[in-house]
Order: sequence, then structure tokens, then C-alpha cells
Amino acid sequence: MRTQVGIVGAGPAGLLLSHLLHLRGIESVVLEARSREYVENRIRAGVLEDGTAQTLIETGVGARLQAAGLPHHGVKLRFDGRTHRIDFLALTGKSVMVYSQHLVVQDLIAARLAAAGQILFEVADVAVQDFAGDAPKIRFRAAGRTKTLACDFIAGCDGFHGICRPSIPAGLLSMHERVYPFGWLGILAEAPPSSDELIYASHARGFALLSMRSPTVSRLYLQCAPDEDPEAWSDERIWSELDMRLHAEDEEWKLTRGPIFQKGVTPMRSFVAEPMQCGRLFLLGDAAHIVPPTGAKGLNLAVADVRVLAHALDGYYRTGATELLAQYSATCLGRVWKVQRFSWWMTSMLHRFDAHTAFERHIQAAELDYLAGSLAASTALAENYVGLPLDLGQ
Ligand code: FAS
Ligand code: PHB
Repeated sequence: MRTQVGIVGAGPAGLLLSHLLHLRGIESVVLEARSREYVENRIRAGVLEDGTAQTLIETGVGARLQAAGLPHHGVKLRFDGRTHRIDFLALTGKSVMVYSQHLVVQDLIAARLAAAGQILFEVADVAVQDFAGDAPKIRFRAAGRTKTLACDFIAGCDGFHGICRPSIPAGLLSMHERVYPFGWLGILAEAPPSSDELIYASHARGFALLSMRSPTVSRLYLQCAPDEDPEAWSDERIWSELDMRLHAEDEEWKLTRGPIFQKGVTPMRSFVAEPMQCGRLFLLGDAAHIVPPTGAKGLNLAVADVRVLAHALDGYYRTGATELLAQYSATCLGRVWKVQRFSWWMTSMLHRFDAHTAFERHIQAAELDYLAGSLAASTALAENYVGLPLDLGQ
């Protein structure tokens, strides 16, 4: 087999890259280890930055997003029973969209297949080779047979646990990591959302987040131990803990309960591998960086990487120019570290750290108090949350 760009992984990064390349007349093949059904139903992110939503809409895969997505013009912070609203629209002129990641994946797969795009699901033993030279190839097994995909470039979109990043000789990569001493217990419930905007709550018992998926489905999170067993949490225990942590004294507000139909624990880490390229192998999304979900940035950062690489590959195939490809990693890392800072800051400000002294707890409280009273601080949060302007590298 032969193509121009071999893509490993059919998550949002791999699928959007294949779609944007197609729109620029560049061929690609996507190799995915799991089944179509599995990737189309994997519950993950739920908030799209303005730039991510615009990219999906402008490139023709945003019809359902526009019909079913929930535009959010602000977010609420809750602490000491007080509620402070951050008005995105007034502070930045932009908003975000609440639309589930697995729906984005479904929309992209449908668009690729409708355009006769090649996505090979349930492949095994994927190995990337010869990317230091100018004839990289991907070996894999499909339907019990070993195959080789020859290509000009390889895009490693295979997530944190994929094979592409580890294929880069260790000495060539530096890794930066922060593992947080807690996780998130996340639930999906058949309950109409109890707020028209997300609520991020800082509480002595730990962090809580009220989010949603639709007018009938709520998505909520509780700070828990990193190795918490979700089965140890009865529905009653989950709802009463959420009640306590999301409690408001300054507004008439009640948390609406409903049957919980999905629950799971997500560990929390910040991770960056640099550089994000080696020869003709490029790393995108979770294959190169992980952010704690407190800033709602994981999916959006993957989309930013994709837009930078698609722009660089377009320049290469149209004019033979290699500058943008050569600076792909530097261009992406500028944004990656800013988004890492924002996600680390939100996580540090809103979570309970058992190791904290009274001094550090006072600093956290002062940070929230300052935020609630400062237009400048609220604007800084808003412009990071809706998404920083994207640098495509020229
Ligand atoms: P993905 O991990 O989505 O996709 C990688 C793909 O590569 C997968 O389909 C995988 O099956 C495939 N793959 C892996 N190894 C392979 C191999 N050897 N061969 C072939 N294919 C291979 N972000 C938020 O903003 N909010 C959230 O609430 C949130 N929740 C999350 C919960 C979890 C459990 C996780 C893991 C992440 C969450 N994130 C969240 C972050 C998430 O949105 C990611 O940033 C996003 O999925 C990144 O997209 P990709 O880089 O495409 O990687
Ligand atoms: C979600 O809706 O899943 C979600 C929203 C905001 C976050 C994290 C997760 O910060």
C-alpha cells in the first residue's frame, strides 16, 4: 500500500488531520487498533473552544454541532458557597460549545467514509519505521496478514499509550511530567442539567464540576483518590457528595438527580514530550502532551496541532516548501506550554491538596477571591478558556 500521509490513530486528531488533508487534495490512510463502534462511543471531552468549533463548521463537518451543540457564553466558579460568573462574551467576544467528543469522532468518520477516505479499524501490531529517512513506512497486521503502508510522512495520533512516541529514540526526546495526587470520578446521568452553564466548585471536601451533554443528560465530576474504585460509590453517595461540594448560599439553586448510567475514574497528569517530531514522524494530540481536564483543553489542543501540521503539509505539497514542517514542533510547543500553564493553574487553584499547609490553603482562597474581584484576572481566565489565537507558524 502507498499513500502520502500515514496516520496512526482514529481519535479526534487522526480523523481531523485526514479530513483537512483531504480538503487540500492530500491523500492519507488512518490505521486504528480498536473497532469503529468502540471509538465512536468512547466518552471523553465535552467542551469545544471557539476555534475548534469554527474549524469543524468551516470544513463541512459541523452540521450536527450547530444543530445539537450548546453554546456557552460563560462559566461559574463556586467557592465558600459564593458564585462568581466569568462572562466570556463580554470579556472576549467569544464563547465555547458544549458538544461531546464522541459525536465529533462520529461526524468525522462519517465525513471521511462519505468521501471514500481510508480508515482501517481493528489493525494490530502497528510499527512505524524508517522515518529518519525520506521513505517512512508503517507495518501492521490486518485480517491476519502483515501489510506495509509506504508514505511520505507519518502522523502519530495514537494517544498517550500509543506506539509512535516510544518509537522515537529515547535520547532525542525530553519528557516533562507532573502527576497530581488525585483523580476525577466522572458520571453521566439521565438528569436535566441543573445549571445553564458549567460550574467549577472548590470545596474543603474536594473539587466538583457540573457539566452536561444535552438538555436531558448531565455530566458531573468529583475529585477523588487517583486509584479510587468507582464501584465503591453508590448513586446516593455520589449525589450527596455533589450536593455538598456544589452548594450555593448566594443563589436559589438545587442539584437535579437522575439515574447514573456511566461512571469512571480519570487520573490527572500534565505531560509534554519534546520535540514533537523526529524526521518524517510528527506527534499530535495526546501522543505528545496530556493536560489535566480542569481547563477543558485536551481535545482542543489536539485540534490545534492538526491545524498547524495540515497547514505545513499543504505548503509542502503545493510548493515543496519545508520550513513550516521543520518548525512544526516549535510552533506547536508555543501553544502547548501556555495551555499546560492554564490547565495546571486551574487544577492548582480549584483542587484540595492533602499535603497543603494552612498557608497554601489561604493562598488558594485568596486566588479565588482576587479572581472574583478583578476584571483583569477574569479576562485572563476567559481568554484562555475560549481559546488563545492560533499561530500557524506563518
Ligand atoms: P485519542 O487518545 O483520543 O486517540 C488515539 C487513538 O489511537 C485511539 O482511537 C486509540 O485506540 C488509537 N491507538 C492507540 N494505540 C494505537 C496503535 N498502536 N495502533 C493503532 N491505533 C492506536 N479532555 C477534556 O477536555 N475533557 C474531558 O473531560 C476529558 N476526559 C478525558 C477522559 C479520558 C479517560 C481521557 C483519556 C482523556 C480525556 N480528555 C478530556 C482528553 C481527551 O479529550 C484527549 O485530549 C483527546 O482524546 C486527544 O485526542 P487524540 O490525540 O486524537 O488521542
Ligand atoms: C466535560 O464536559 O466532560 C468537561 C467539561 C469541562 C472540563 C472537563 C470536562 O473542564
